[in-house]
Amino acid sequence: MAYKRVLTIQDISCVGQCSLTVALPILSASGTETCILPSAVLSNHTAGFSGFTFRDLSDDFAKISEQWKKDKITFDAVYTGYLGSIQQIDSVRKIFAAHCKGLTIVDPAMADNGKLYVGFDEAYAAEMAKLCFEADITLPNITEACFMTGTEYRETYDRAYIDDLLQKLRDRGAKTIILTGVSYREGRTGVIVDKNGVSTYYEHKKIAGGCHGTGDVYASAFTGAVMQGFNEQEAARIAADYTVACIEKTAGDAKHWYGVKFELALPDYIRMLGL
Ligand code: PXL
Repeated sequence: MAYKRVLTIQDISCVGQCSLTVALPILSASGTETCILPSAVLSNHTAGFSGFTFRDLSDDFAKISEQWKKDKITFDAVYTGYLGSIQQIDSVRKIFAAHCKGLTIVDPAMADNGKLYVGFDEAYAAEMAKLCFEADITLPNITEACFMTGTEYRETYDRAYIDDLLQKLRDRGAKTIILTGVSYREGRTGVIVDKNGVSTYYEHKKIAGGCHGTGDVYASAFTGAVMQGFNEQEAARIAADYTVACIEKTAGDAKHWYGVKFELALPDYIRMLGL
């Protein structure tokens, strides 16, 4: 079994089962040493609570990196999620250059259901898109892919629309693309893995009623599987099966609208990884 070291850069939402409170346990469960760089601290995530506090930690990035340089600290991979500001996107580039020996994995974590998250604007989306195009692997959902390519978002679409979206991502420089939430028929959804111009599609069941935080669960589980040596197609399938299991553990509990009970399915994830 591989023992790799990953750095994940995303916010701490103290309540809400997203970003670091999801990434750290899932990556640890994958048998990967997980280092963190918090991008911001929020009382809770920005989707659905009455408000939120927000402390931007951008100013700490350079100081932390300088200290790491003194100890020659490096990572086998750096995986980023929700970032606090445009300024941080450039700081992330510097962290990649100074501390990443291997893969860069960027989840744009900026939009869903046709809309940007509260607090983000088109300028942020454009800058985040550039970071995604520089990364080895990027994991947009369809909304994010639309923002990244200036494509009109559609609720209903066909294969030609998705093929066009993938081509636009490739034309802009995207390397490996993991496009999530691609649904061609009722009750089913799936993920496309596009690498070197070749696409594969893994379709799985779709559970009614969208859940917050599933993008973060998916990207974390995918990264953990890649760190364990699975290829992108295998990792995409494992992450999808685990995310479905998390949603199944949560479905039917209306009080748990803010996230998924991903902890309850961690044993399944560990089994899928063969650990
Ligand atoms: O799950 C993505 C996410 C992460 N972090 C914060 C968020 C969201 C989604 O809304 O608000 C702070």
